Amino acid sequence: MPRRAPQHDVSDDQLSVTTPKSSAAGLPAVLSSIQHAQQQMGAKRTLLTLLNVNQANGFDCPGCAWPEGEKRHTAEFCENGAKAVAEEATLRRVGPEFFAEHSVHDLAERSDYWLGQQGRLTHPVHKPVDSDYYSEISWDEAFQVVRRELDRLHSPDEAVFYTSGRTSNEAAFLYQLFARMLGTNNLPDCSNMCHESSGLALNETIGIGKGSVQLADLEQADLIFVVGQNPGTNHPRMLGTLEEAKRRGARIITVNPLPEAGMIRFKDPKKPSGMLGRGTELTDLFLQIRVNGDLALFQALGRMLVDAGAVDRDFIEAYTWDYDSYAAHVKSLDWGEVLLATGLSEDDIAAAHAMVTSAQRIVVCWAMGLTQHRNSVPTIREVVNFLLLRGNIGRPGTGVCPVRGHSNVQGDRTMGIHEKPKPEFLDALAQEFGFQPPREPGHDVVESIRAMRDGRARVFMAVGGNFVSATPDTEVTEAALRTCALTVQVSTKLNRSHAVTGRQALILPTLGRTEIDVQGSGRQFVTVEDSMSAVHASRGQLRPAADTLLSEVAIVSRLARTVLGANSAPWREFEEDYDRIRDRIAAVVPGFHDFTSRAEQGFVLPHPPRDERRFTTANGRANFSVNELEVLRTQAGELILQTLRSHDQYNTTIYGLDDRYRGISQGRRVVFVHPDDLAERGIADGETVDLVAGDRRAERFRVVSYPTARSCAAAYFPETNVLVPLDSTARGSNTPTSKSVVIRLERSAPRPVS
Ligand SMILES: Nc1nc2c(c(=O)[nH]1)N[C@H]1C(S)=C(S)[C@@H](COP(=O)(O)OP(=O)(O)OC[C@H]3O[C@@H](n4cnc5c(=O)[nH]c(N)nc54)[C@H](O)[C@@H]3O)O[C@H]1N2
Ligand SMILES: Nc1nc2c(c(=O)[nH]1)N[C@H]1C(S)=C(S)[C@@H](COP(=O)(O)OP(=O)(O)OC[C@H]3O[C@@H](n4cnc5c(=O)[nH]c(N)nc54)[C@H](O)[C@@H]3O)O[C@H]1N2
Ligand SMILES: [Mo]
Repeated sequence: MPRRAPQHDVSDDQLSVTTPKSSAAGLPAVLSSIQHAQQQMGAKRTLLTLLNVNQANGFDCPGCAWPEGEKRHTAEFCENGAKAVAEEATLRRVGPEFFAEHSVHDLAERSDYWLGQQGRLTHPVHKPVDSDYYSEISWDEAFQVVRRELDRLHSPDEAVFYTSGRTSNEAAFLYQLFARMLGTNNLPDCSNMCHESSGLALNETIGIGKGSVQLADLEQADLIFVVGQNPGTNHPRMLGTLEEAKRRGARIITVNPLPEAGMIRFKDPKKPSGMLGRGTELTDLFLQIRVNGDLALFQALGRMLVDAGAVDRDFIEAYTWDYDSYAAHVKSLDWGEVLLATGLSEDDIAAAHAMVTSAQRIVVCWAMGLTQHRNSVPTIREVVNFLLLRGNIGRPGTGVCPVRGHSNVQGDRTMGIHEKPKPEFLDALAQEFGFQPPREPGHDVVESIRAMRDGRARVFMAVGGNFVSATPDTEVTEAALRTCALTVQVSTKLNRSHAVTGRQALILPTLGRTEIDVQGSGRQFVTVEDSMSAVHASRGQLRPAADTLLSEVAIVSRLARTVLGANSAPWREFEEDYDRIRDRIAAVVPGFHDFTSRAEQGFVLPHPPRDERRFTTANGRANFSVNELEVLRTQAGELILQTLRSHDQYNTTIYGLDDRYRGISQGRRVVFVHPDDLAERGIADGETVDLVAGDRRAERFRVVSYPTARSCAAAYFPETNVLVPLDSTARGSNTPTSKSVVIRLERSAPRPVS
């Protein structure tokens, strides 16, 4: 097997670079989405499909977890939502003939882009031990393969059950039930690489791992921080919310090493003025922070509030704990270290402080720029400290707003997809289903890879996602999966995880969210939970990609029946009528009473700090915390690399090869570096370099001179995952440190002449 795919199907020969854009969306966004959709599914289907995204009777957009709001526009759609839909609604198909033609070895040499472009998977296929090819298998036989391999394990803890955040609440609930009835808590999910640090820090400080902000709060806030997030690409509908906030007079502080186009100016494609006019300027103050400087920034802002006496004494007295330790700690803050860590000037920080003291209601939004560092948990705790100081939590127009990624990643957690479930959840499950769930914590993503690597896990199953490409340390992860006896992927589209397999492998093709789902009792719907804890129904509208597909619910139910026996739970009823699953969810998970009838309208789950300023921590108070400021220092020549998304990708699904807002077209192997950092190294824009981290190397990136913060660099994932060691994770949350990789640039060796 090749160590890393040469990926000969994508060449960077056409790569071109122009100046970055200073506004997002507008007409180019609409044109780009329609063009992409038509390529995948033709004109008629494009219209039918895009009209149904996020409508009351339509399906939930599989793009991101930003809430829909009450005013659903006919075109409640955004460029990247449209692309996410088109990827699923494509007319291209991958059937048994495709697998007869392409060996697993062949697939392993293709890029994620090529694999994704082949179309929707249509038939269950199996790769036997002694073959390099997948071939068709019946559904029943496929489930028997899984049963046999699970039966061979010494313990259920030798199996790992991964989930990616598109899985519906109903499928997720059954999947965790199946794993726990089998006897394991090995339920890693994409959250482990995503907002795990947020969940942990929020649980410790306010007692619940979810955001406290509703759309209405953003409408009332007078100061909004957008930290470590690129909504123009990853949550485009959020820009509409921010634009509204601006119209009403709110101010926005953007904290980012990169000047992201969407946060500079937004042209709303839903409005004529947005299509043709200049759009709305969003950011009032841009703090171009050095990568990983956020803890220092929020601690400095906290210190200034303490010094100025600009804190809410009554709130602190009544609701919080340990303010004195916090205040004593920030008094010893070293300003030199703050300036070094943040790369900001004293004037920048003073300007932010002035905006903070004149604001009555503050919201802080954040995403991956805060969660994927070694000190992410303390950094997010520091954001909470900052908000607590002036009572900016549990009051209209205020709060914490971690912006989730996958459209149902938050719901999957609510349904019990978690390797460290709360005891109350397990108690409720035990009570409802009459079995003893395992109590030992299971493996998260990084632990799962270690377990496979060390032979402690031998069966790997994934409902959705692309484990191989999403995880760090590509070589180690690939080798780990190859040691498995069996790997099983429940997927809509082909990806690299189908090409890096255990000795046996199965691909189980499934319905997507856009598709009509008919079971024994008739047409079904599923539910999802957005980033603001709102749960609502999602109904597929399109004819399924093939008659041979099963829904995720059906796959999990049939697998469970095969493996655990029909009496373990009413799996057949669950499959026939998803209302029966919702009845059980209602009995197990707080906040879901009358689930099915309320799903139609949608409802918001309880959140004690938001709803009643009640903090469900061990001491019943919101906890201040003391967080040490450590500066991520670099030696001469080194840069801190953050690995991020281009505009044309959905995590590991590559829609196209452009990153329009950053001025990149027809290529992905680029590294963005500040012109002065290039000059210091004697490297010119346009040169080809290797990114070198210790003994790790990602080869041949075109240097792009770019206005990022000094001593920082940026490049796309998954190409750069080879640079992140498995053991380099955030303290506490174990999230890979994908946003702080210390690298050097080395000129690439000339390409060998062939
Ligand atoms: N179209 C599209 N939509 C998506 C996705 C997608 O891939 N494509 N992915 C989905 C998923 S799963 C997720 S989690 C979200 C991800 O949404 P984002 O978090 O917006 O995604 P990233 O591209 O990782 O961008 C991280 C941002 O943080 C900044 N940043 C990096 N390091 C730091 C730092 O140390 N401090 C600060 N302040 N900023 C920093 C980067 O410059 C960048 O603007 O989007 C979701 N939506
Ligand atoms: N270096 C670096 N690495 C990162 C990140 C980073 O910023 N930098 N970000 C991390 C983050 S935030 C995340 S969330 C992870 C993402 O990790 P994953 O969630 O594992 O990856 P995705 O690329 O979102 O998964 C895409 C695949 O999901 C399948 N799929 C799509 N829709 C459905 C569906 O409806 N049902 C089923 N069963 N399958 C479906 C398709 O086969 C598709 O190929 O990556 C992480 N990895
Ligand atoms: Mo994510």
